[in-house]
Amino acid sequence: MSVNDKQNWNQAKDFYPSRGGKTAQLIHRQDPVLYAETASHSPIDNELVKQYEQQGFLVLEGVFTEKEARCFQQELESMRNDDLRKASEETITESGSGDIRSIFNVHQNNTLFKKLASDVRLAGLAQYLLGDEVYIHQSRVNYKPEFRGKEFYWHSDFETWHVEDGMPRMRALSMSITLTENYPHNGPLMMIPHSHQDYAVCEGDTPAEHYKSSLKKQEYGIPSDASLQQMLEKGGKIVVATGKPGSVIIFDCNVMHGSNSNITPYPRSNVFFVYNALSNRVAEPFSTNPPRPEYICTRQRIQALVPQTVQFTFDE
Ligand code: 6CS
Ligand code: FE
Repeated sequence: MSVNDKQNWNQAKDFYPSRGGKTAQLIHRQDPVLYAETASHSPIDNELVKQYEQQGFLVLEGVFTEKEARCFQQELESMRNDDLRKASEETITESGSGDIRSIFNVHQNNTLFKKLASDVRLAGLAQYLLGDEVYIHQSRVNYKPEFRGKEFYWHSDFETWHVEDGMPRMRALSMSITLTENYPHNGPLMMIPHSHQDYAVCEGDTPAEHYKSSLKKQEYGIPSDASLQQMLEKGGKIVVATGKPGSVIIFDCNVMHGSNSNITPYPRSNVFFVYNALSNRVAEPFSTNPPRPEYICTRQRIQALVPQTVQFTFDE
């Protein structure tokens, strides 16, 4: 096998080309949304599974108890006040205020969130929806702090994970657990229903070490205005995901979403776990850039989760 053949053999087919001189347009999704085995038993109501498949996301209220949510908030604050953690490359600060914007890799670097990532209420549901064993592709706490929390512009997570991390197909989903109340006014997740069925090809190239800027403010790998408008025409509206602490927002890897800045006195803090099917493990990035660091994209430490029945105790 010549070198050239080997390279072709290694280079997985790019089903979702984007950036690198491509023209902004919508192309149809080439993958199922729901991979659940028909015989397998859904851990949530079948009507909710249908809603997830059709609109691309779901908000489940009260998945965790108020006591458990208070546990998560306690952890949130102790992480926020940990100077060592603030200095870590895994912590992203807001460009203006210097407040903590996100802390990545919490499924590895925090005991409580490591436990939460395997909680059967999350990992068990992810296994069902993705029809496979799952591993954590990425985890993060997004603080969206009070008064000066900055926005996350419209994007499809999958477009970034495909181009910059080499995620081959659309067989991954995010679970965002609300740690503080997500109100309509403090920068909650906004999603366009049905947008997961179209892939928004983005223009522009991927700058070197793009993650050093994109996690603060994403300017590449975002859809054109025309693509956004087309998706909105198809979806008909923008849905705002609100919920009390302990709710879970589940969204397909390709749903078009974003969130506004937060100028209220109420932080909008959520923890995100990205579950990827083991059969969809990341390959080489489809951009020409080197792979992103392990704390943003699990590559070296891919390990199937074993869903656990977990209780979180809050020390009064
Ligand atoms: O680059 C990423 O992987 C991250 N960027 C955004 C805006 N959402 C997904 C993910 O956290
Ligand atoms: Fe995102």
